[in-house]
Amino acid sequence: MQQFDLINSDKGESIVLEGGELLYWPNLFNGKPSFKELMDSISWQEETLKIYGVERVVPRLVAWYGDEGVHYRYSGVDHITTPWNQSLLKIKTQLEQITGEQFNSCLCNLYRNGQDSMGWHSDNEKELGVNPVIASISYGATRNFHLKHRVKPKLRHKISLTSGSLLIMKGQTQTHWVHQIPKEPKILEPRINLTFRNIINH
Ligand SMILES: O=C(O)CCC(=O)C(=O)O
Repeated sequence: MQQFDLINSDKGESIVLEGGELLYWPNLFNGKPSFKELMDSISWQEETLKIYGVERVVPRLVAWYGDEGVHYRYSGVDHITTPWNQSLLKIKTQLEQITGEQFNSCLCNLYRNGQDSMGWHSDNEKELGVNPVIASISYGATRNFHLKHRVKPKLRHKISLTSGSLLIMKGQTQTHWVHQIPKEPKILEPRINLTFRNIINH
């Protein structure tokens, strides 16, 4: 299959940002696997990070899966991957067929409700290489995904990430844009996000 071919055939949308590029399919991974299967098969952890010298509990649960030996350092912490489980491996295989890209790790995020969040950041660690392709799949509650240009903060974009959706960030998106999942206190249901990456130099 041609790279990103489904963009034409399955209600995919290409979003061109100034110095960035997104692809979005609202319901590509619906029902397979179920939310419960993912919830039960992922080994969720509470994480503590030191931010400006202060220890803080991360406002979501996380897990890292990937190929043997892959590790990823961010916010001063070395994250060692757990070997792929069957559910994640199936998703990874499907994702690689759709995108024509290879991924060797996945950050899993569990937002237990709308009080959980992820602050502004970009996935620009050197281990991801230049212009990384980041593939993000969502299950469960719909949450807003905000993007903001680094030097022109009035340039913003918002996507409602629905259950079963696939968002791909590519090109120079991580160089010029930051993104976040803001708190939405009215949301009571959980959401799982799987962010597939290819880590080099491991
Ligand atoms: O939960 C999401 O959709 C965002 C995840 C994210 O930004 C990340 O893993 O870097």
